[in-house]
Amino acid sequence: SKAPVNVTVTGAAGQIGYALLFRIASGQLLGADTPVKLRLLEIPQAVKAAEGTAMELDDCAFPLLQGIDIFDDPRQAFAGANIALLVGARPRGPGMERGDLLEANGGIFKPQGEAINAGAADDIRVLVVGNPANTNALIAQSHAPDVPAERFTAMTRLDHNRALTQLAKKLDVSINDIKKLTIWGNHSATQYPDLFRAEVNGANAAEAVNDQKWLEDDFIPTVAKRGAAIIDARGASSAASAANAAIDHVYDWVNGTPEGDWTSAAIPSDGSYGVPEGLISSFPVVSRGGRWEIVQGLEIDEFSRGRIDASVQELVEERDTVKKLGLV
Ligand code: NAX
Repeated sequence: SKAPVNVTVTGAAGQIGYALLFRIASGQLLGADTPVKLRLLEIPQAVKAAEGTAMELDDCAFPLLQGIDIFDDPRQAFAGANIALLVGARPRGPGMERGDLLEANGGIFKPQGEAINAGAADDIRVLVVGNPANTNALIAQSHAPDVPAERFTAMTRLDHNRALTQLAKKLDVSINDIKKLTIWGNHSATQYPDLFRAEVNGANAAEAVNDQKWLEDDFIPTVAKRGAAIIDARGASSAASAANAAIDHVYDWVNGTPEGDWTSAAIPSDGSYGVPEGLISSFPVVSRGGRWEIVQGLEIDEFSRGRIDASVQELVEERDTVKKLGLV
């Protein structure tokens, strides 16, 4: 039988953690034939709550779950990790500027990057969910010089999935009819969900929609501001859908994406599509042989160019801020 895979989850006692851990333990992260060991990282005040979640995991008697360990020390939590889901982050408090937020998160993602560098397994794959996800991933990566840079990624799969459903509803088609949708740029309000390269039953999606006003005034803002709409409706931020997207991202990274389609993930830029090298930006990606590859050779129309550049510019500014703070 297969050796268990060590999955480290930070922020394990939080709401995304609660939605995520049961799905990992049931086999949805890595597949139904892969046993897992969970390594949960929390801050000391939340360790007891994480222990409560671990009790419930025990009570599920998942056949694939071969152990749960709980830590408040990143060095221990990432020791031997094959997969790391960095969910815990510092939320924006009242009166906090973007620089303050980046600095506060630097205090979390720098030591976590160092701990990954020190003790994670050679095949470590990192997905950052905690916001500001792209730049948190950049901070962690820059403190893990011995880990290949491409192993650090940030999540835009929730945005991707949100965009799929908005388009499916607009055209009254099924999710399965839609291919090649892309989220470009930052996981923030500047992100660009791109229909111009997407296909609906083989036809161009933007042409099938044929409504630039809907695209600009409805589709793009609905996808980009969906997080706020969920908070408004639910009284709490997206949790199960975020966990679902994290599962999708890692499953595809490990197992590959289907032929004839692509997905979206924020991965280190190699300079493709004019995105400065090294920025962790969302691209159209496929997964082959356990690695993300940026889909090459797409023609970018003028409207899309402007939207992509604006979101990438925000990432450049975030990087410059954390550079000034000495965090990268
Ligand atoms: P919660 O506040 O419910 O949980 C966060 C947990 O992280 C808490 O239990 C906290 O104790 C823990 N934590 C804080 N600092 C830590 C540290 N240094 N080490 C380990 N654990 C630590 O937030 P939740 O709703 O679970 O959201 C988690 C993060 O996901 C937030 O940053 C949120 O903004 C982000 N999101 C990202 C999304 C994306 O698409 N990339 C979408 C959903 C979500 O908004």
